[in-house]
Amino acid sequence: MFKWSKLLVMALAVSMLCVVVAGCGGGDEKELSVAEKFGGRIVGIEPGAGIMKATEAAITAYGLEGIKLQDSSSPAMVAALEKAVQNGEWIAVTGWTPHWKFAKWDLKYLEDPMGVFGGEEEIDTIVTPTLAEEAPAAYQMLDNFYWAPADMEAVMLDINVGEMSPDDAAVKFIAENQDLIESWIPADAELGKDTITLGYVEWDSEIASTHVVKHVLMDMGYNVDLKAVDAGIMWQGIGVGSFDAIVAAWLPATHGDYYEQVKDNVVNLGANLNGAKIGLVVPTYVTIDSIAEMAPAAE
Ligand code: PBE
Repeated sequence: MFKWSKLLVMALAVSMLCVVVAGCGGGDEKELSVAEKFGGRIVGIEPGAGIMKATEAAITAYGLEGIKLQDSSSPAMVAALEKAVQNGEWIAVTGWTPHWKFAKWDLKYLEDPMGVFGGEEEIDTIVTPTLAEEAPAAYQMLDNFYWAPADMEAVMLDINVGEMSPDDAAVKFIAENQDLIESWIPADAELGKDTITLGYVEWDSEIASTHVVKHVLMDMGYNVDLKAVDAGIMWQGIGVGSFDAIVAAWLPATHGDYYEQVKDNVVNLGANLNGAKIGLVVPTYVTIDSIAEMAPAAE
């Protein structure tokens, strides 16, 4: 009755499959290393970002053999994070605060015992030296511009989770925070020139801040020209006066090198936000807590 030969062929096929996937039975399966669990990569963002340089420094400092930093973009980094979380897979990304991703998914920073990513940062407003004379009201507004991480996050959430346009989200924020906005607008200063040019990089945090500032300046009576550029170009641009202002200077560490090159040619109006941070971010289900544990030496 039994077709023994067929059974034999099937048994053989199954055992061969086991060899191929190296998974069935046997006690000699190799456990994946931490680096392998992360797919041998840290998912990064645009090459010019300060966090990319800091991550390369971390790979060296912690001896993260078998891990490469992957260039990407802020939206592609978020897409990779979303996919990994949906599949319960390990992923490490270059992350920063303020950012809406912490509201959407359960994430944590990996500890950085060597302090490669620096400590708490501020985001500064930098203007070109002629702005105070050319557009006194804009200068004073930019000097007064200051908000909390929760404010920036609210705008980021409307854009990235609520799917509002950056302009609509900025207008909504202004409508809902009249007292705050009024505290930025000078009582009686000359507008001066018509158009204010703001340089920025399309990081989610800077899309939010720059659009809010754009709409406040527009409400004051200015035309506002936004220029989305790479980080290097943003810093070069403010250094040579191609932009009137940037509200995207992450200091002292993240943009420390860029700032060093232009600091004698610009005016730093100080923090527009305190409590910013950069680092490596993973889903909370990832069972390591520190960047040090990503190194083969730690296993
Ligand atoms: N970021 C967001 C930028 C600054 C703002 C952390 C991605 C950077 O790394 O340069």
